Amino acid sequence: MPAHRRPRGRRPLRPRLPEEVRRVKTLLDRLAPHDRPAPTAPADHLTLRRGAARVLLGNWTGTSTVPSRTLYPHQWSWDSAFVAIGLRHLSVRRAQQELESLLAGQWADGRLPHIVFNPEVPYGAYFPSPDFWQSSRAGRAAGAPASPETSGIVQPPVHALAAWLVHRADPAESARRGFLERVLPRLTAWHDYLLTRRDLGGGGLAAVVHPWEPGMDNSPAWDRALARVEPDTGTFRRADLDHGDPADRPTDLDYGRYVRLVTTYRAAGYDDRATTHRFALEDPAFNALLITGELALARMAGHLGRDGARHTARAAELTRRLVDRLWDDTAGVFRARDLTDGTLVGRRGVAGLLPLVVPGLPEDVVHALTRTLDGPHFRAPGTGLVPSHDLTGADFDPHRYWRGPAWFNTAWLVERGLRTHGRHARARTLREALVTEAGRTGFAEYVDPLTGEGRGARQFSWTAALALDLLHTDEKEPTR
Ligand code: 2M8
Repeated sequence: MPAHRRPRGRRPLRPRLPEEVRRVKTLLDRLAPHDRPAPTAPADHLTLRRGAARVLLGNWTGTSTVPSRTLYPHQWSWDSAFVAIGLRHLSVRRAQQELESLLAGQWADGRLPHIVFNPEVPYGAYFPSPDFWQSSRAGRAAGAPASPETSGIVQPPVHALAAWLVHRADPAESARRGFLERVLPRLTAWHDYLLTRRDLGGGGLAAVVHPWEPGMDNSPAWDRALARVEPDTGTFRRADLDHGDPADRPTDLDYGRYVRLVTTYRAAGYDDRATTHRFALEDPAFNALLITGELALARMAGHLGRDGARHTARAAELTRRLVDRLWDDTAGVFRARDLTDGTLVGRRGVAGLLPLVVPGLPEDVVHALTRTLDGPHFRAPGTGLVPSHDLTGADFDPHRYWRGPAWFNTAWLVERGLRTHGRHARARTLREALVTEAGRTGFAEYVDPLTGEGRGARQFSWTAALALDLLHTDEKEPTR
């Protein structure tokens, strides 16, 4: 069937209800024994755990988890990694399946696409849909699979860390099912792609080529680079506005530019060597996550009795380059580097704090980052989470996507970073805020940092998954 034609006669997105209800009930029942709150845990933690579990079970499609039943009806790459981290507390098998169904969309050049499309979902439910990306046709030479249909761009590499945490949740089950043996080569190929084809600046860091790739879609950090892109006008219909408030979502002009970047990449067969990327930046969060991913690969290799030294060495080298190329000592924050003109982007965003997750960061850098976290740029009145953008910046917007709102995945990463560097008291306050605000907002997609109001989608998968993770894990658990 041609890729642009919608499959006919497919089942609707929601699984048949009685069967799903039965599965959810079984999983919730199974959750009960070891889900009993510790003697000192607040009573409402059990309610929170059950609420979070219900979100994850309700967003499960049978092979993976949608970020939101309404706004995002397919499988997203870094969402799935965060989801697996939470899902491991409900069902290790499901958590493995979550990651492996994403890996089924991997391309032969190693790239892990940012969306793996569910063929049962009508094209009109999300834009850009498979007929726009045309992966199996336009991406064939670059190694796109014949099926499933996917996008052609990527998202931050959280997957190796997720796979390692899923393994650790039940090493015996992982060994029985050969989980690490299967995922290690695929995750290695994924990182190899980023470190070769995507080293566009020649500085040893991976570059992103679309604002959707760092996952923080319309952060003000991209404005200057995006302004160079001629927008595509009028040839597409946005589906996000059917569900999201236009005041929260990116503008039509932004979308026109997002579309143009994809059509240019697609016309070059999604081949990084053949494309002249009009948008190419080294993002600190993306590269920091790659470092933690390399360290996870080293641990996986070690666990399988293989030599992980290559990954440990790569993590050390990447850490050195991250600091050399992206650290701004005066501002006390990491910045993105725009590869078109070689400049550092003059904006402070939460992406600049996320390198806290890197264990090998110099202590003076850690110290400066923790000061910035608690300084005027990121200490918000309405939330204990971390705003996505500088509160004092002229382009700060408390509602609009990634231009100010506080997100739960970035808070989870900052919490982990604080623990990594022994800042346990500060980590604890962030941990408590994450869990409380997730429950209070009905597992909202994000939070207004000035008022604390939940916004965006509700029953959002990574919010539930990461709250569940913090409710289940010991705050003293080592992160290394
Ligand atoms: C948002 O991004 C998608 C495009 O990938 C969108 O706005 O349509 C971002 O928040 C991204 O980080 C996230 O992975 C995705 C699904 O939750 O939604």
